Amino acid sequence: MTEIKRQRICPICEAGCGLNITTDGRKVIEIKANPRDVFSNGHLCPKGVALQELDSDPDRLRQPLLKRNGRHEPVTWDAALQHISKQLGGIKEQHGANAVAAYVGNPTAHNIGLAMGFGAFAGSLGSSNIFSAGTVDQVPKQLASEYMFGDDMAVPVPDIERCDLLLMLGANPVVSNGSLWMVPKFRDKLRSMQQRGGRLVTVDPRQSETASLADEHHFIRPGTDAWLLAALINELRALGADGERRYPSKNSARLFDALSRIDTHMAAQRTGLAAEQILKLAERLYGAERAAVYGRVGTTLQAFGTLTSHLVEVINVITGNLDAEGGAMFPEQAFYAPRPPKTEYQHARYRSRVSGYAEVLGQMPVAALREEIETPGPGQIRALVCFAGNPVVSNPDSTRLEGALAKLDFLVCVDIYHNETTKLADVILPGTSPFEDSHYDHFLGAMGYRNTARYSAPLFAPQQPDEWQSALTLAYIAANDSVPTATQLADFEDDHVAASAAAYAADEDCALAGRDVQELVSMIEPQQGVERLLDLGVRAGAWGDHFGMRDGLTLGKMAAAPHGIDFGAPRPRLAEVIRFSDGRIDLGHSAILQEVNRLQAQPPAEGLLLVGRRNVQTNNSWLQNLPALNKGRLQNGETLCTLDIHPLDAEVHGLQEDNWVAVGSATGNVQARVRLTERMARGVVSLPHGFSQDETINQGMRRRHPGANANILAASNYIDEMSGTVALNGIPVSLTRIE
Ligand SMILES: Nc1nc2c(c(=O)[nH]1)N[C@H]1C(S)=C(S)[C@@H](COP(=O)(O)OP(=O)(O)OC[C@H]3O[C@@H](n4cnc5c(=O)[nH]c(N)nc54)[C@H](O)[C@@H]3O)O[C@H]1N2
Ligand SMILES: Nc1nc2c(c(=O)[nH]1)N[C@H]1C(S)=C(S)[C@@H](COP(=O)(O)OP(=O)(O)OC[C@H]3O[C@@H](n4cnc5c(=O)[nH]c(N)nc54)[C@H](O)[C@@H]3O)O[C@H]1N2
Ligand code: SF4
Ligand SMILES: [Mo]
Repeated sequence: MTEIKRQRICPICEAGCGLNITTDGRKVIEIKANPRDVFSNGHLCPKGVALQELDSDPDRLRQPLLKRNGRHEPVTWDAALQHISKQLGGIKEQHGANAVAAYVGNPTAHNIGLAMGFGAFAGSLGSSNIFSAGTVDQVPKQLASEYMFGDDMAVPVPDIERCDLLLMLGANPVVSNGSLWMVPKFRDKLRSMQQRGGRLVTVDPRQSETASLADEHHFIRPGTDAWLLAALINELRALGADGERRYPSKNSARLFDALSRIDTHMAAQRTGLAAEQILKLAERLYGAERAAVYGRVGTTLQAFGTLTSHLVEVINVITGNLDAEGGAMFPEQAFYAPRPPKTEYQHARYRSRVSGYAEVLGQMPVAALREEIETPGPGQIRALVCFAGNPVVSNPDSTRLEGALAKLDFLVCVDIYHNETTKLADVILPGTSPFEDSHYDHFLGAMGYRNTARYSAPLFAPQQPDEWQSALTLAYIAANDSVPTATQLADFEDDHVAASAAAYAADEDCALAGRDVQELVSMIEPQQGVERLLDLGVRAGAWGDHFGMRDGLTLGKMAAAPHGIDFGAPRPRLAEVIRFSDGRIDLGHSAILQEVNRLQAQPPAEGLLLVGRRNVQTNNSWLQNLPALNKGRLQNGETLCTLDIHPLDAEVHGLQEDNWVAVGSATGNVQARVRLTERMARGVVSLPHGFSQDETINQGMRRRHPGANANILAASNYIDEMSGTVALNGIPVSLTRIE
């Protein structure tokens, strides 16, 4: 035996845990936390340990699959690619570029090869039908930043290590490990905050695992956070909060004027909090030396998600906590992404064909996906290339979406499993094991609780094209309608790297502005792969060597530091963040004011409302095939996919623990087992997402743990109107006991 211990970052969630992995040849022997990792300091959850099973899972795809006569058969890469090239080329030629759509899923945020490759693919495709899991997730928060700071990547995060009061709405980091906030060991950080006298206040329709550790919890009626935040802003101002004067800001007066029509009693009625509680909370925020407000999935996956996200930051501004130590800060990451010139916000530059949904962050909202496939006419989507996504389970109106995807002329999936979506594909290209790719948090690194630079090289050499190569190959196919030879692909990569270097040289804010592109390219150290782009971005970044201009970071230096490099706590940097030409924070854009009006005009949602939740043992719709994450449940007949309901609501509906219930909504029906818990607000029920009852997928273990697909209940036109993001929380439902 020749066991070797090596370090690697877990690619599953935003905790970004550093792992110590013991290997013997191609075999993983053991996975443990890496206590020396400068960012995660020894954090680990069961999913990280289960990576070993993911690597060895016999159900994980390792060969391209081609559908013939309704069955998937293994084929060579060349055969699969030739087929893709022929089909996509034909559809584009006959129906135009927009007839081919692309969808990119959540794991891309944790996979730099896939993310950069997808960028190249979308660039070559030239279709305006680009979709992502973002519009069933974080886009409202990013759009709020676009309107407020002129940069959708400027997302402030709580400076938890120096904070005295954290107000958290619609997030459960004890389970999720943070979201648009890389915060491993959240529990420990919370405990330290509490030990130095700090307080956590949670607002959630459930008393979640995080809320249970909070100093104060408030149940809220789903979808009403904007009312609460508006009232808090009014109360804070009445107390004297005028932090906006400390910042270069604009349009505050008109925002405050619009919000002033929402009084605390109205907000109390809508939200279910008492007026005195709202006032007390405002006093706490006003009195706290260093406070931060943070909202996540519960506040973005709801109607008014963008307004809510905006108001969260308004509180951070008026309390003087934005960009201040212990408040909501803008972390920095080592990788610099070039930014095109810009002076104004960018949104709604084009619209979807059928319902006129506005473009957001260069994408179409997934709310539009099904109808764009189903509605005939010029521009109809006829083919889809889906990278690391499972829209049949993660997107709204699942039953009808599945029907629409089945009707496509051509579906390609790049994925590691046969699942509810990929089973419909004409071709599936396998991704690699997480141990066969490199890792760098190119996207989420800008939202870390601390500034660090960490890189993992592949643990094992892939036995197939890595995801950067496959995506780049698809990009070549999209651009040239033919499958590249090895030389052609290498040239294509060279061109892509040169174009990227040119974008850095053209970016006036970048340290490489004006540099000679050929010189930059010749100095990039890695010879091939996505590592070239990583070296480029890291050397252009805050700590980079700026290509020979100073002694600084390179990919090589990151690779030589397997526990990561620490650059300290976030520092105030607002001036660098704001991208408007006047350098000012926009507190009251007219689009935001319109939303305030729309909020007030909206009647309250009556009846029972459904919200989501997450479990430590699952990650969206995947990982459920791994035995380590299903321990015990199978034998005990347990399920994570219960309908949680308050006992008094259960009584009203004639339901008892373990009863089966049909949950119905405007779009469909699912069945789930009832779990009674006083941790639910009255009038609210909860189902996790990511489950399905599909018995035709080739995942043995997942098939044995069926669960209700919550998104059968979600309507694709129930959205946050500003961003087009689907409101997957706050869905009106009815319950019927199943005898
Ligand atoms: N009701 C409800 N619905 C929700 C949510 C909710 O809270 N409630 N949350 C939403 C959120 S926040 C998100 S992010 C979306 C997620 O939406 P999606 O991204 O569409 O769905 P995932 O379930 O994350 O599916 C990821 C897919 O990627 C594959 N995969 C995993 N790793 C890799 C890899 O390395 N390479 C490749 N090629 N494939 C890989 C998996 O097999 C799986 O098919 O779901 C959303 N849907
Ligand atoms: N174990 C595990 N970890 C994960 C994931 C996973 O599936 N499993 N998914 C990852 C992904 S893709 C993401 S985006 C993150 C998400 O991370 P989080 O944002 O922390 O997501 P959740 O754990 O779903 O917590 C959302 C909370 O919002 C509450 N909520 C619902 N509606 C409302 C509302 O109207 N108002 C308020 N105030 N609260 C509401 C819900 O009850 C729930 O407690 O987690 C990531 N981490
Ligand atoms: S918390 Fe778990 S899944 Fe998330 S990065 Fe850490 S080990 Fe991986
Ligand atoms: Mo997400």
